[in-house]
Amino acid sequence: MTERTLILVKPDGVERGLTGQVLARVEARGFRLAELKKLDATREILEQHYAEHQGKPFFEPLVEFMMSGPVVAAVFEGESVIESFRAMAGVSDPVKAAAGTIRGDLARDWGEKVQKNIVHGSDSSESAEREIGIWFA
Ligand code: IDP
Repeated sequence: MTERTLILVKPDGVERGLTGQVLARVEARGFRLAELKKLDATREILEQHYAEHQGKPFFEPLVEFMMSGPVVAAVFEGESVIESFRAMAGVSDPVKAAAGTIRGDLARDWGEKVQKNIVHGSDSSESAEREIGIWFA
């Protein structure tokens, strides 16, 4: 099924110069880049984006981390791109992410309060449409 997903390269990924590698992996998989921009995320954007995590202990550190430097936001399109990108990213915790995944190969996050795990990818088509509306309003 052709669908769209929102991908973010988080501040750790941008700062470490991994944006190109992330985008290249997704393009090499055959997905089409539809939108791309670099920006400083505002608290307002992040509170909407991470609304489901409000009230959790990692919420405030997560928002602070996401405002610590610029992020790159992209929309990719293609068949099953949502599930494919989640598989490419690996599980949230970089320590547990499998080798071969973006997080398993590239993330460095040794026992920090927030998981600095390089990327975000939408987890369903409903989330994708909601998130694309937030980042590409
Ligand atoms: P996802 O990014 O793999 O979809 P979510 O559960 O949506 O994971 O969490 C959003 C982000 O919040 C994660 O990518 C990670 O940066 C951070 N996070 C999630 N759970 C924890 C936690 O238990 N401790 C610290 N940070 C967390």
